[in-house]
Amino acid sequence: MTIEDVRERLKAAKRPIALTGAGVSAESGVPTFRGSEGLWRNFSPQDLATPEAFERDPQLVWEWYDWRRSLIAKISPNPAHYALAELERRSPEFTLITQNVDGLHRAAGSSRVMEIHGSIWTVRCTECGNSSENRDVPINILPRCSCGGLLRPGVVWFGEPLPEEMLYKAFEAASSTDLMLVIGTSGVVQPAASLAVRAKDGGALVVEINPEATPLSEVADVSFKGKAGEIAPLLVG
Ligand code: BJW
Ligand code: ZN
Repeated sequence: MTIEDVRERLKAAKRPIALTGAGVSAESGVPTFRGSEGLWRNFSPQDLATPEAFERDPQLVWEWYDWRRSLIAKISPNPAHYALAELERRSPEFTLITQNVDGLHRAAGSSRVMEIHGSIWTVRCTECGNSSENRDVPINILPRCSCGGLLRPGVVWFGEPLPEEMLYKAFEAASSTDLMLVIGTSGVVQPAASLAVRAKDGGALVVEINPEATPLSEVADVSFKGKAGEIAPLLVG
């Protein structure tokens, strides 16, 4: 199946959806999680994105998030983000499910975005549970809630449940889609990766964009081995 074939299928699709991961923001300059550029001061994200790491050393975890927030605040969406925003304008039923916490899809103009792993621009109180937006760069390390409780990043760490209702809606969208784009994800983190399997099981055409093969390449009907910023605009254009 060629790029032109998929472009035509996408035009005809009734309920297209996309699942994106860190690779969609790579060309904007956001480091991905897996692979050598995922390292920060010799810590791998797998060691820092856990509730245990935060309990052990909240200062270290907040320093990592502060570093990432500073980096993301300076950069802009790339042509892949803009192509997906264009797809939303064109297809009223389009749903964008992202594992990314960077906010770049919204910055590109997408409004129907399910951020299933949360947002790096929100904080949540570890005592009272209150969530709020916080765009301070830099952020005061060890920020406090008005109740006095320690604030944590408003993201989903390993071993934590995803927002229940959003996840339900994401699986519903995956069950009823006729075409799913899977862009820039290693496909190893659950339950996000299962969304592609659900779409495939429901009869959708599954189209992957990734320079590398992933476990989801086996699930996809076609894998375009290239960069999101180069391929996505060709599919939407
Ligand atoms: C390009 C590119 C370019 C490069 N263009 N592409 C079933 C089986 C096994 C394990 C589990 C399971 N179910 C649950 C688990 C455990 C765990 C899990 O999945 N572990 C696996 C790693 C083994 N899952 C969880 O713990 C989840 N919680 C859960 O299931 O809870 C259940 C529960 C229920 C009730 C009560 C309690 C619990 C939570 C997962 C949370 C993941 N969190 C993180 C951090 C978010 C916050 C933050 O950003 O700091 O989310 S981890 C990290 O991985 C982040 C990402 O969203 C996520 C996925 O990574 P992604 O996006 O795929 O990035 P990479 O780096 O892996 O890949 C980038 C890709 O881009 C590569 O393929 C490149 O080739 C490609 N690329 N340049 C296109 N230019
Ligand atoms: Zn509080």
